[in-house]
Amino acid sequence: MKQILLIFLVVASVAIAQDKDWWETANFYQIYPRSFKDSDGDGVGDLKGIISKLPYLKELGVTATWLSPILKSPQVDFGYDIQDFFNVDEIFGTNADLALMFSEAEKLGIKIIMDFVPNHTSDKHEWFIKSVERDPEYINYYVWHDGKPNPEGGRNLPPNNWQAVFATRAWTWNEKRGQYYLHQFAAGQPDLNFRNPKVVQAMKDVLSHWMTMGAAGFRIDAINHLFEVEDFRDEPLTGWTNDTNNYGYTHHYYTKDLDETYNMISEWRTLINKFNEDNPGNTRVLFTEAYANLTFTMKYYFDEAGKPRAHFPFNFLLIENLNENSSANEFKTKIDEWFAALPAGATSNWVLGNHDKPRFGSRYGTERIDGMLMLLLLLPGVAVTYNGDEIGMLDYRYGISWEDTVDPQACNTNDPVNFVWASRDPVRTPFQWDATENAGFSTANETWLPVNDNYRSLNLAAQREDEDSFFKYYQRLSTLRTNKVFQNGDFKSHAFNDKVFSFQRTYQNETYVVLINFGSAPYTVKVNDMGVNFPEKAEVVVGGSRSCNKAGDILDSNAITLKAYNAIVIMANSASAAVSSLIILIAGFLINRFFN
Ligand SMILES: *[C@@H]1O[C@H](CO)[C@@H](O)[C@H](O)[C@H]1NC(C)=O
Ligand SMILES: *[C@@H]1O[C@H](CO)[C@@H](O)[C@H](O)[C@H]1NC(C)=O
Ligand SMILES: *[C@@H]1O[C@H](CO)[C@@H](O)[C@H](O)[C@H]1NC(C)=O
Ligand SMILES: *[C@@H]1O[C@H](CO)[C@@H](O)[C@H](O)[C@H]1NC(C)=O
Ligand SMILES: *[C@@H]1O[C@H](CO)[C@@H](O)[C@H](O)[C@H]1NC(C)=O
Ligand SMILES: CC(=O)N[C@H]1CO[C@H](CO)[C@@H](O)[C@@H]1O
Repeated sequence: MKQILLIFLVVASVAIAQDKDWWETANFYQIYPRSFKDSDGDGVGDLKGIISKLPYLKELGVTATWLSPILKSPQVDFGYDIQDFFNVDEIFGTNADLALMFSEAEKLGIKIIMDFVPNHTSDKHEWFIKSVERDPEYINYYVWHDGKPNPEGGRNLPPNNWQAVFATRAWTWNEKRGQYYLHQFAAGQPDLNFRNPKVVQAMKDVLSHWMTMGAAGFRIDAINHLFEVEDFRDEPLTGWTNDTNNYGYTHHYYTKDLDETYNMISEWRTLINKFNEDNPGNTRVLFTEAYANLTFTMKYYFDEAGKPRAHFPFNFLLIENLNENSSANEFKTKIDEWFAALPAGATSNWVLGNHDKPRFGSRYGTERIDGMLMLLLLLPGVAVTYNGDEIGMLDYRYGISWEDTVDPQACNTNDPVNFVWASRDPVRTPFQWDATENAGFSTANETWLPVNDNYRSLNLAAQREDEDSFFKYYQRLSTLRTNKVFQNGDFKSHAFNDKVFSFQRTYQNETYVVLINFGSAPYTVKVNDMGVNFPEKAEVVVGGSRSCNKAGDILDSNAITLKAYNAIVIMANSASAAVSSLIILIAGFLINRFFN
């Protein structure tokens, strides 16, 4: 009996130990500030606009937000080309607005993560200007090279065969300095030289500054391009194309995913941990963005000695590896692979979309939005929602003309017909708040990108009035994810047939089952076929936005029919739950009696 009590105590203490830090179960929301809410009528979103909408985030059950770049920038790449790491761009407002945002968000219990873009600066940055002038302090802030002698005479040739991601050579000649500089993206975005300790320190100062101002952490952009090999050797050719400007012309073994990059993350983590120790309060966190394979992605969690690097690297599985045609088995295999690769003690995360990728509603089809949101919000770990995805906003793919196109990735194609699929503008159109002019985003005559013309029917205001809307459905799911079963529970997946994917989350005596039909054919499942021990009566906890099943419906777990694209969450019916809780209660009582 004493042993039973001991086990009881151990179980109880494990339960307490499993209380997680805020970020481990956070519901993150990515705001693209240009398109969220315009407060001053210039057609571009701004910080005051975001502040006015913070209560909306609270309503959604969002606990933290990450903002795409808001720092001073010539906006050649919409803020991913930073000119001043310490000041907000006037398009978005002032440093005072940002301070106000931090304090208003804190009142609502919402944390704010900033985007940190270390891969390069703008060529307008004073560091670059001084580096061009060979100012001794800044002379090696960037990656400079004389180039190779030109056998035909004249100006030297670029040092090697590297390409930039934006389909040019990676080297641009600077007339004034008389050297080439390296840029892995646009020519206006020179790469910082992270082999220079002064640069390393300068960027650490940026992190410390914004944490002091109130940032809850950073999302680090394009991190895998941070370092290149020191000897600048040629990359091996792929043989896919003879176009020396094409990013596919060479492999990128010497310009991507280098070990030095991971070590820099370790240094930043050390800095953040130190800051957390010196400034108790909410843990400040670090996320990394890198489109890399599973092996490289997992290296962002811990170093070889088990020391933490990023709190998590974004998991792009639902963007890159699964799609509208994936079978239930593919969902199972990919998701299981992710968990198998996840290091012990690491926190998982799920991302459906962002400002660089087509919206998930367009990729997977509107009919699968319910199922995908269930994956996002109910799989173990962190969830990251891209603004607008919670109301099912769609790409404005064919609505933006060549004349209205502003994304450099599209403009660089110089192709007024085929730019359409290269463009990220369709994903970045203004948030659809209501059915008024400009979808309630702005009072301007013209917005920086056109508003999707589906806004008169697809908008938040309309969804507030509709119990079956995506908005209401998202709210139900985000509430459910705060349940301890979804915060701490085990996970097990199952494919019932080609299209019906399911998983269970179990914690202590409670089991929830998520059933998703990704196909158009109805299918009837017997819940216990997925290896759970479910009672006969199953209670619907959340039904999809278009589901005929409503919360509280009691179903026969031996035969649950999922209609086309139906998605539901069920739990053991409370009548049987009551019996099991009574048993636990009596057991606890007996143990107590026996020992007192
Ligand atoms: C590249 O050029 C070579 C020689 O002209 C040719 O044989 C080869 O087919 C070309 N490769 C591609 C991918 O175009
Ligand atoms: C990722 O790429 C590296 C280098 O190409 C390779 O060694 C590794 O096996 C790959 N991992 C996976 C999971 O494909
Ligand atoms: C899915 O299948 C359809 C029909 O074969 C095809 O048109 C579509 O391109 C596929 N989608 C993806 C993402 O592969
Ligand atoms: C908006 O359009 C109206 C009517 O065409 C015009 O009078 C006004 O000056 C315009 N406002 C701005 C800010 O361009
Ligand atoms: C699980 O146990 C808790 C606490 O004893 C109880 O409140 C709850 O109803 C039980 N749930 C189920 C599904 O048995
Ligand atoms: C994609 C990436 O690697 N990160 C950023 C680095 O810079 C480019 C160019 O500004 C951005 O587009 C990327 O998002």
